[in-house]
Amino acid sequence: MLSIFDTIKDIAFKIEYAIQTEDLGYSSSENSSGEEQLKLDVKSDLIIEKAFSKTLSVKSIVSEEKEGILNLHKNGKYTVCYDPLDGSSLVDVNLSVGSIFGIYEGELKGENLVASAYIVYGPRVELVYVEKGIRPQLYGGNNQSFKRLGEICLNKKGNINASGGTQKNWEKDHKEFIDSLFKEGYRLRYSGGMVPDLHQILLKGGGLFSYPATSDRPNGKLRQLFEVIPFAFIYEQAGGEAINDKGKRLLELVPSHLHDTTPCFFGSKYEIDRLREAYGVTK
Ligand code: P6P
Repeated sequence: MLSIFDTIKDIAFKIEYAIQTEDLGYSSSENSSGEEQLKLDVKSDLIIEKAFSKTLSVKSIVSEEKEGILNLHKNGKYTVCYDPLDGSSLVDVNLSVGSIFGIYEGELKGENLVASAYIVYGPRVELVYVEKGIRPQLYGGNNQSFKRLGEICLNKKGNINASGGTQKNWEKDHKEFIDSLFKEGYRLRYSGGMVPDLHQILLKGGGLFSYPATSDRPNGKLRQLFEVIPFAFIYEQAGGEAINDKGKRLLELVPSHLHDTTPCFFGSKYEIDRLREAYGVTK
């Protein structure tokens, strides 16, 4: 596992350099979700594929930017599912973006996730890594190396409300719930980048990130294997919770297809309990 973590640290500085230097235009291709790819999406994906091709413990990789599974080392133990540059369309307005990694052993489903990590490319490069049994570990990047800054622990209740999705397409109950948090004094903190938005809640001690089912996206927008399950692990290990609109733990999800999405809610215990009440679901 250490070699995977070391590989992710190496990837961080290579993608940071690409963000600083690469052309911000669109490539002529689409990803497996039919979204137009930026040249940076393709470049970041290539950086990650090359890096893991030298990591013998990685049996295969699955990228949000590509259709299937890429087999790398037949004696490898882990499959790494990743979003190479989440929120990449925010780079051209100079907002923070990130890379997300889920490390699975065996069948690709929530309960087989053994570690996860994400990189935030912002004013500074930061990295969060977690395995079973430890709190998420925060690292700060500088001069091509990372220094451990501490561990992440969520409070029981926070005051940040990161409410995703197009509001006019929210269901009535969801809108009433989100509005009730604002009436309670919660602050809207939403950039449209999943990684910085979830990172902010983790580092500011708590709150709620929501990307619900909407009329235009009834199965949500965020991908289970590459985005949702890795962050669910980080939130639970930080003392928070992560559920879907049926009240099911996101770590219990079993995707039917590699690119399945899901409605998802990540947060401190108080906010997730309030969401359960609003959605009429029990723990
Ligand atoms: P919306 C970025 O495109 C992304 O996949 C996530 O990083 C982010 O949380 C979400 O989409 C934002 O979606 O519909 O709120 O703009």
